[in-house]
Amino acid sequence: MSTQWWKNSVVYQVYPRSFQDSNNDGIGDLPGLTQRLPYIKKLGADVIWLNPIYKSPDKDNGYDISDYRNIQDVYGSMADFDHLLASAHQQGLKLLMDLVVNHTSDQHDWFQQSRQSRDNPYADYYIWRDPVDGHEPNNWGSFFSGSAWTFEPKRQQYYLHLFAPGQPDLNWENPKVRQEVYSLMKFWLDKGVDGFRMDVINLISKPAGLPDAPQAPNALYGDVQAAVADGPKLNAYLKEMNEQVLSHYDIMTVGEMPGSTPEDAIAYTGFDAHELNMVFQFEHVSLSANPDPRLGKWNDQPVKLVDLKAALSRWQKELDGHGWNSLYWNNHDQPRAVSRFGNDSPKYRELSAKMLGTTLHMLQGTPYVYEGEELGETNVHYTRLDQYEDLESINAYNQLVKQEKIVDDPTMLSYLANISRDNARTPMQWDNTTNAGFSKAQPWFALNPNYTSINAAAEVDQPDSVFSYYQRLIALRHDSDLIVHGTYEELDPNDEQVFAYRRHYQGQTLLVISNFTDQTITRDYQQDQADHRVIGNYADDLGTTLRPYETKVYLFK
Ligand code: TEU
Ligand code: CA
Repeated sequence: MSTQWWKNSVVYQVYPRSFQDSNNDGIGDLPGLTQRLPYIKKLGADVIWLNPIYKSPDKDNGYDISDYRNIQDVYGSMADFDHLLASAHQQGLKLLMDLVVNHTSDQHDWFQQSRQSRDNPYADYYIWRDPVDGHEPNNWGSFFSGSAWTFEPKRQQYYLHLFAPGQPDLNWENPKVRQEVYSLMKFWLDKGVDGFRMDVINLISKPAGLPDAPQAPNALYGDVQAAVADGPKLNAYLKEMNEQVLSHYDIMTVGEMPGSTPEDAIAYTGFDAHELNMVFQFEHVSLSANPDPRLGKWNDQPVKLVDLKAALSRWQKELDGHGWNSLYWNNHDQPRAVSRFGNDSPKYRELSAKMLGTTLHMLQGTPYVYEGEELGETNVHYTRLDQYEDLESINAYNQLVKQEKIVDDPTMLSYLANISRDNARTPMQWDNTTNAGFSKAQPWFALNPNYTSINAAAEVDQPDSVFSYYQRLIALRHDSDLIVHGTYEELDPNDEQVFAYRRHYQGQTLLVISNFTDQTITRDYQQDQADHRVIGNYADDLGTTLRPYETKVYLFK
C-alpha cells in the first residue's frame, strides 16, 4: 500500500525549454535542469513536474508527440534523462513526466500509417469520420481556433483534433490504443519515474455519435469543451489504467481536467475511486472569461475577488474528506499570477506575490509552484503581435480579428497581453547578466526585460525576498498536519477586499487573512486571541489593521 506522500508534497513545475540551457543553443535542456536541481531543492520542493521532453515537431511546444520513448534532440539524450532522474532521486526530489495521450503528433508513426487507408493496422487508432453533406462531421471548434476536423484525401475522411491539426486525437474506444498507452506508461515508470501529470485527460472519452456542441449566436463553431469534457467512459478508462498500470507503482498522478466540476473530481480522485490522486481544475483560472462566448478566455478585465474566493472555496469544501485538490496560480498555460491576481507595480509586486503565495499554500491540497513564481515574476506586457510565439495566441488573433472581425486589433492585443500563455514561457531569470544566466546564446524566446531586477541571484539567501518567503511557506507545510489535513472554513464570502479563511485540525486552528487591495483597512477575526502570528509579509503585526496586500497567518492552540 503506497503512502500518500503526495499529500505532504510541494511540486515545482519546470518548462524545460525555458529553464536552463547547458550547450548554448538558446534552448533549455536536461543537463541544464540537472545543474539547477540544487536550486529546486533549496526552495524546498519535493517533486518536479517536467513538461513534455519526448520527440516532437514542436508545433505546440512538445504537446504534439511523435515518439513517446525517445527524448527530443534539443533537450538531450536518454542518457541525459537517466542522469537527471538519478540526480533528482539522489537529492531527494521525485520526478513527474507529462503524459500527453489525448492526442499524438501527426508525425507519429501511428498517424502516418492510419491516414494512408481505411484498412491498415492503425486505421482505427484515431477518430476518422466521413464528410456530412460534403462538410465536417459536426460543428466542433478547435481549442486553437478553426474547425476541430481536417480532411485527409487519402481516406476521403476527416480526422478529429481538439487542438491543432498537427495533434490528431487518439481513439480511446480502441482497446489497442489503450494498451499502447499503458505500455508507454510502464516504460517510464519502470525507469523509476515517480508519476504523471496527465494532459487534458478528461477529454479522452468522446460522446457517442459525436453530436454537435452548443454554439453561441454568430459563433463560427461549437464549444468543444462543453461537448467533450468528462465524457461517458472516462471513469472506466481511468479505472482500467489504474488497475493495469498505476496501482502497481508507488507514484503520484494529477489529471488536467478543463471544465470538470468538484463532483466530477470526486469521482476521479475519491479515496475509493482507484483512478487518480488529484486534478488540475480550471474554475479559478477561467473567471476572466469574456462575456461574449465567441471570445472565450480572451479578456482584460480584472477578476473579482468575491468570484475568486467562491471558486476556490467551492473546491476546498466539496473535496474535503472526499478527494484531493491541486493548488496552483500559475503554469505554462496561464499568465503570471502577480499580474493577474495581485499587483505587479514596483511598489506592490513583492508584497502581493507573497500574499498570493500565502493565500494558496495555506489551503488544503498539493501546491504547485511554476518556475519563476517563487521569484515574483510578472507578465511581459506585450504590445505587438510579433512578440508572441504561442500558436494558441496567434491563431486566436487571426480568427477573431482577421477572419471573424469581432474584435479590433488594439483590444485583442490588450487581451493577449493579459492572458497569453507566452507570459509564462519567457526564459527563467537566474541573474542580471546577459540573457539572465539562462544561456550564452540568443534565447529561443525573448526574456522578460525586467530580469535585470527580478532574478534568483537577487533573491536566494535574501531574507525579505519572495524566494525566501516561498521557502518559509513550503517549510511550514512540511511541518504541519494542520496545513496538510485541516478542514476548511470560509470567512466573509462577500468581502470584496479580503480573502480570509480558517483551517481546523485536532483542536488547533489556523487563521489566514489576505488583503487583495492597495488600501489600508481593518478586519477583526479575533486575531488578538491567537497564540502567535505564524507568517506575514510585513515585519511587524498591527493586529486588526491590514496594510496594502498584507497577508498574515495566526495559530490558535
Ligand atoms: O492544455 C489544455 C488546455 O486546457 C489549455 O489549452 C487551456 O485550455 C488553454 O490554454 C486555456 O488556458 C494542455 C497543455 O497544458 C497545453 O500546453 C497544450 O497546448 C494542450 O493541452 C494541448 O496538448
Ligand atoms: Ca540547450
